[in-house]
Amino acid sequence: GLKGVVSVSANAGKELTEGEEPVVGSVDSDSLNETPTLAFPSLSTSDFQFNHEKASEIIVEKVEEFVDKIGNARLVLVDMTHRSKILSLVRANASKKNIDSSKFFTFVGDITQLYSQGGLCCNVIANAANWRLKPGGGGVNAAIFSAAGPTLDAATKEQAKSLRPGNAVVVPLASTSPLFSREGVTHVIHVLGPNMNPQRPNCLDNDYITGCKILREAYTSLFEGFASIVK
Ligand code: AR6
Repeated sequence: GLKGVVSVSANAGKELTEGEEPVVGSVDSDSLNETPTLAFPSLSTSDFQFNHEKASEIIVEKVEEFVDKIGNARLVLVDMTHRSKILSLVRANASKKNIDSSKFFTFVGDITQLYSQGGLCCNVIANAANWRLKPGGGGVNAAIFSAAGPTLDAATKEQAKSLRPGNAVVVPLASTSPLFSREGVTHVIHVLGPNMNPQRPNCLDNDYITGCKILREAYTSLFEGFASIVK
């Protein structure tokens, strides 16, 4: 039996008792019909070293602007850990505004396992991409390309070869991708945020006038891309 066995992947960290089935497999049709939901990471705030306070204000400003334009659809800011500084800052800033908490909230989890690990069904996820739209590297980009499998790279190339900072590209996922079959994700939106890391291309050298403008454009492109799928 499964007694005493701590299983891997979809049940990581959860002990299964005898008779209990591991929670794996595909998303049922009921959950696929649920409220359209975009899960997105905080753009530029890790590898790209963008200031967290400034980024949190821009996230809340852009969410406030779009949340009423997308009908019943939801926006969910995701990060890996409960200690995430950007999640706390965004929650603090959002609480001062009149934002419907059922249409915008934060969520702790791996963006590639929101349904299987967290029970949160998101039909669209955003990626903090690089300008070449290349798989690998680090951060959320590497996680999404790896979880989606090779079909994401091919589908991405059909839509665009590169991205300019502030821009986004919507990529439909093949139904054979594990992100689709396991997590219920039908689209990935790649977004390129502003870069403040001197080790990465197009570094803005601490120019936060330009940086904030590009970060606003990036969230606008992302939310407009999501709105185009929802409609
Ligand atoms: N699930 C949810 N959130 C995540 C995950 C994950 N699996 N992984 C990271 N985050 P980053 P950037 C959060 O560095 O700053 C890449 O190498 C992370 O904690 O992924 O825009 C690209 O190729 C942070 O809050 O993106 C680019 O070259 C957020 O995702 C460059 O990094 C963004 O962190 C982009 O840098």
